[in-house]
Amino acid sequence: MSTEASSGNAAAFQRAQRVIPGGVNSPVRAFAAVGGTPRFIRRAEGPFLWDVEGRRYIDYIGSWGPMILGHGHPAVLEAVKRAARDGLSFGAPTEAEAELAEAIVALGPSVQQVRLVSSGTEAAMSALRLARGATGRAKIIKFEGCYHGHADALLVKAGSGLATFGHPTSAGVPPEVVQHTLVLEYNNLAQLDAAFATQGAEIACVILEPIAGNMNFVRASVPFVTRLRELCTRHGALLVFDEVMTGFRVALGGAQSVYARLLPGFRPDMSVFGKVIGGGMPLAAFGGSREVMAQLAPLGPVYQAGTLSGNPVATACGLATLREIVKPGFFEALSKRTRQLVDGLAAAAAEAGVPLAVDCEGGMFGFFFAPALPQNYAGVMASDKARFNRFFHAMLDRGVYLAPALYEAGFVSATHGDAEIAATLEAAREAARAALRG
Ligand code: HOZ
Repeated sequence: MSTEASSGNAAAFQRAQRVIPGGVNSPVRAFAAVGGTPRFIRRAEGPFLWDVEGRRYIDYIGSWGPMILGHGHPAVLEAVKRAARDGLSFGAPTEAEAELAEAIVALGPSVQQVRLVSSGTEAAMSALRLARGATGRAKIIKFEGCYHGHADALLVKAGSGLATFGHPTSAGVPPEVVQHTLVLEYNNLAQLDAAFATQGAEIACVILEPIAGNMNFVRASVPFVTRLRELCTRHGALLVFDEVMTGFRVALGGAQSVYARLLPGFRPDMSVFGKVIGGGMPLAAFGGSREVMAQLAPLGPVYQAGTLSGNPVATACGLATLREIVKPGFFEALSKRTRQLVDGLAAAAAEAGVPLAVDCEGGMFGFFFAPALPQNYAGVMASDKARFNRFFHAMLDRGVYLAPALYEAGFVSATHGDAEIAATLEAAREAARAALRG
């Protein structure tokens, strides 16, 4: 008798595994960290996903961040349909690309020009090349647990999917390729001081996720950001904020605007964006001052290109999304909703007598089965993984779709209303009672 499932998620997974490595096109989707069968999704609407078995889930992944308006927002769908009718790809410039670039530039003083690309990986990789080209230096600093896509030079002690598989650094990245990558502990001022004291004149840039979303949700401390800014300025290195997750998600102006509220006048030298600016289509961007961006081809000597860069359908989708999130009150409502969620999760855990530390900013959140919020990757790794995994499955069984690994942030959309938050918290109370005690 065949042991193969004939339908549903298990069958879909078996089928996919025959022709796709691990059955998935991005590792974290395989549920390797939490065990069990990944849900194969058939459709989505508002805050909900439906799997191939017809089960409905409240979605707190939101395609890992882009779906800030919820799934299938009518204005976004209309813009995509209209753009698709006009042509799927031209390989030539369009007015809409300038309009999207204007919308990105309008939202922060640090970005005077942007280049559009197709993925966060491509944006971070290009920003790195540009930083090296603009400074004429080779070394870069990144932080343990920060993920900046999978370009070789950045794939060292990264979080996200790599953490899931216990290989913080990928195979296939020769030591010579990462010899210029210095990896320091997140939020560690002493290590930062030491690196600049010994190698400051060789450092092209420091890249970080200002609120790290690839080791769950860990904020850079204000003293850390202050010191980063001082050291980069003093030594002529560029400070690169990777805002692929946080851009247009934690606030309209991204994490840099959150830090600028606390540190008046603060700005990074370059920024990397993705996710929300594509509204669910493959689109990302990197930007900075006019002077730095002028180093890019065709103006300058740093080469960077892409057949699908500024793709008209992706651009229309991103523009339609940004038009919605700039509306008055959007972020206030989203932040309130997200705060309601994390406070409710903390209360549910407290009722079950389990320590849970929570945090959120705008529409992005994290929670740790730990007595206090971690400050770095080691702290994240010390949180209770077994408890997270039990809670994850208990929530999934109750129709709540959280990220299938404790190393990932969560996302709330504008369509998560009172009813969805209440249902999630009811599930959390039950899950905490059933799966967390002991
Ligand atoms: N790198 C993403 C999580 N931080 C996963 C993307 C995906 O699987 O879609």
